[in-house]
Amino acid sequence: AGRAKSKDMLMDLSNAMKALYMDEYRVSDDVHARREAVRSGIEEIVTASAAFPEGTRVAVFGSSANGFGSPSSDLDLCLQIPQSATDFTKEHGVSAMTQLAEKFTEAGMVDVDTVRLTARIPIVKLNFPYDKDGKSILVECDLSLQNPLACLNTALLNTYSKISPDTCILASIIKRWAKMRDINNPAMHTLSSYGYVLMLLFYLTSSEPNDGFVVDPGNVRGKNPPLLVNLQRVDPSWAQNPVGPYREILAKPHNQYCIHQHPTEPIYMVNTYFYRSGLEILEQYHVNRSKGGPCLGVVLASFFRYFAYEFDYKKLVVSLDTKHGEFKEKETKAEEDGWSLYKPGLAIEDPFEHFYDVAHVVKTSNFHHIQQEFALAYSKIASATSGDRGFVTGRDLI
Ligand code: 3AT
Ligand code: MG
Repeated sequence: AGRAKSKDMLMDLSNAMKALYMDEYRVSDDVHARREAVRSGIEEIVTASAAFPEGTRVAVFGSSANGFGSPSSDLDLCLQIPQSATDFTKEHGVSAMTQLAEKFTEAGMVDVDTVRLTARIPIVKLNFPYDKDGKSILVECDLSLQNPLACLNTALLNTYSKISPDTCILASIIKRWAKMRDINNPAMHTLSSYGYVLMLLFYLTSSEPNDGFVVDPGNVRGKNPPLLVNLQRVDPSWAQNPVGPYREILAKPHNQYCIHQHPTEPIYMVNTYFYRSGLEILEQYHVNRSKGGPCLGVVLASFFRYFAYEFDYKKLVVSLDTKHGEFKEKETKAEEDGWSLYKPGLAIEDPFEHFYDVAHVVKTSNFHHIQQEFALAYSKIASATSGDRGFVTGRDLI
């Protein structure tokens, strides 16, 4: 009887998660239109300024475009300098952005901030006053210089969000939880939203939780098809055989992308392959997988439990660059990347820039704290579903 009750509670939790998502995370057409108006308003000011090469565009990336945002997400924008402007260096970019900041202030933008112009990727922050029904709403924007990989990883995340509504719900709840628990602030040496989303994608593409929240090692790694397909591992010919079982490739097709942030910086190559055609087949796969699989509440609880107690942080890297059922070890990775040392704590490999640790900003003491927060979140769900208190809402988690 206890087990049946706990199952009911987990279904309640799943429903509460869906309701919270529908209430707070669905982005309306109005908000989309507002964001587009802000983007083009900023692009107009950029185009009017003679400081940038002709053809410079402003593109949206991050949670406003990756499908894991909410109506209140900030607007991450980047200046795309045309490839042909080979003599436009990073120094030119910074000086052009300094002039641009003045233009922004003249045009009525609020709190234009140039403090982060000295960062690896120079950024100007501003609030754009958007007029809605006679009232001015301030839209918070980060405008960065030339950020091609961010646009690519946004496209990758956006494809995940399109093929799997469950992933959107889980990511929104986890991001909300991390913000409320104050462990989502890279400036304070905790983990970025991007980092939490990558942990979730890693978990969903490699694990199979069961009803008891336990990730059963005998039954899991590689035996059952993943809850979420790894888009960088889907066999490109799968779309031609939609009824067949999920097919994973052994080696990624080479789709090399040459990156240089600025002509004066070294050029490097990354493989940007991911499966992006035949998305209907992937959607169908996830509808079926979700019907036959564990409910959302179980997946959320298992996710927390996994990163509280089961993941071997000392030995392993959170990496999407593995076959289903396999892991990447820090030692092997260090050899591949030419990195000599990995921190003992959390390491997250960027899906494209394999040599880049998305968690590098996280201090060791904060890592321990984050791990405790995973454990606390898990124990809240576990005790609510086994005790007398019963009903858990998405809000109770935090
Ligand atoms: P919020 O909803 O704003 O909290 P977000 O999805 O906008 O979440 P971030 O603010 O963490 O996420 O980052 C914005 C985008 O910048 C997401 C990703 O495309 C890029 N990005 C962030 N951190 C990194 C990183 N360490 N390496 C590469 N790209 C990154
Ligand atoms: Mg953002």
